[in-house]
Amino acid sequence: MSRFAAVDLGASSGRVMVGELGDGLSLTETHRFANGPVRVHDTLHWDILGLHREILYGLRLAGPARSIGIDSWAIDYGLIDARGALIGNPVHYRDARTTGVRERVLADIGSADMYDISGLQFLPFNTVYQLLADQLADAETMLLIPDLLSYWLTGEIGAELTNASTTGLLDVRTQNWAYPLMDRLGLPPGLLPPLRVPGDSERLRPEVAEDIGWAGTVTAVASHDTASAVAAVPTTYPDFAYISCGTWSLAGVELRVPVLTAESREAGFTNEAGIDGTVRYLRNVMGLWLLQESLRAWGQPELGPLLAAAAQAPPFAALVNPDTPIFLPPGDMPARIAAECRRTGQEPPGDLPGFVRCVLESLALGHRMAIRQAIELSGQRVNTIHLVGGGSRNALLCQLTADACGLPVVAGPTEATALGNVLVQARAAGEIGGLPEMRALVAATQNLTYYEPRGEDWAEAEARIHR
Ligand code: ADP
Ligand code: LRH
Repeated sequence: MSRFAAVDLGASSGRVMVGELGDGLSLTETHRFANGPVRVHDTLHWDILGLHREILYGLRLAGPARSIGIDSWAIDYGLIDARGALIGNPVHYRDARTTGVRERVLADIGSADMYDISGLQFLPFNTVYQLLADQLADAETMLLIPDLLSYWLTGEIGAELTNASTTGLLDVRTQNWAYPLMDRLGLPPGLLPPLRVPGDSERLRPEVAEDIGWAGTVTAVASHDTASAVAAVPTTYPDFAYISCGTWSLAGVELRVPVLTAESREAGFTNEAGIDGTVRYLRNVMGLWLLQESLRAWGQPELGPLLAAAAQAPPFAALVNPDTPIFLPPGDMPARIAAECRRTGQEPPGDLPGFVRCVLESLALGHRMAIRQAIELSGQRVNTIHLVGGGSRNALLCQLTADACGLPVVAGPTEATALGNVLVQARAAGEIGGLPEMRALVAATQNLTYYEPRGEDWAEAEARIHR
């Protein structure tokens, strides 16, 4: 039996898990901790030192493992100076400092050129726009969040490839840093550390080993959480789409070659790097952030009863486009949903279950639009949607997604990201073969729930939000 420790940091919670591979594959949570934006004056930060402390605590609880893998949300970074010290506190991607930067860059470089270089969707907070809004004077190196945290554990710097592909600064064709683009943008090319690929490993620093009570190594995994989640999709067939559903819903298909057409660019699709040269062709849908922020505004009522009441609430009473930019920052989400309903000539929901129903139907519509467009733009055949992540525990959302997309949904595993993290480590240790074998093991060992579409026609619902 081999044990691997997975550190998985989502935007709403972080966890340290232990995966054990032997006859099967099991996953145990050793430590879970809250995560989220911390506002200081006008800036939204991550509590990066708090996360580091929780990781150390979780690794101590986990006990000795063959190696440690770290993944987190993408795009955000810390800057370190010439002495290796962190400059400032990493800023949250929902912060407003990038307002207008994307538009300026796209006007200067041209959106066709930008897309042709990186293949990345133009999210307003892509690393490239954040760097242009940042103070870089004393910065020697930019480290993406999992790379920063593993630097603190090992003392080694690098940029893991799957996460580097979310910066807007990686050449989608060569999978190397796009230095000419850095140059055109006036960004110092030396900021970008050497790339590393899943499987590379480094030893823990002695004082870290002392802190956690055991010595070991950190193995680079698919450090973008979505890449780890997609690696653990429990499929034994190639004709699938996926929705990695947590704070965000990342909805799309897996390809061998990127799609870089004007249609794809205009539809907001991204070509992020998966493991083994795969392309994660997907679109960001606003995700359960809409629900998380609503619950926060309501003082965190219990979710179970609310979902049960939402299941009984009248269908299609109010629908919003979940990707409306006003929903991106933190704040009073129900008020924004109500305002968006009014703006689009609809009566806002009258009670909490009505709001939850509106959020989940709107999100299912977001899933429908992204999956249908991914299929159309890529030509990929799809007969099943795998919905993984925390959202797979939401039966109403899974059923609505099956109905909206007109495809069966296989829900689970909830902790696909941590499983992908463990499996990439296990592969590096020679304990398992390639992607198909990893996925087959997840399919054979994890709890999955099946939802069949109930034959409803969601075309009218979609037309409503386009109007
Ligand atoms: P992230 O990795 O982005 O932090 P997760 O994959 O952990 O997100 O998913 C978190 C979301 O999962 C929560 O916002 C919540 O909506 C959903 N979720 C978690 N547990 C449950 C549950 N028991 N029932 C329904 N939904 C749940
Ligand atoms: C999901 C995720 C997503 C990114 C977003 C910033 O956690 O990594 O893939 O677009 O966070």
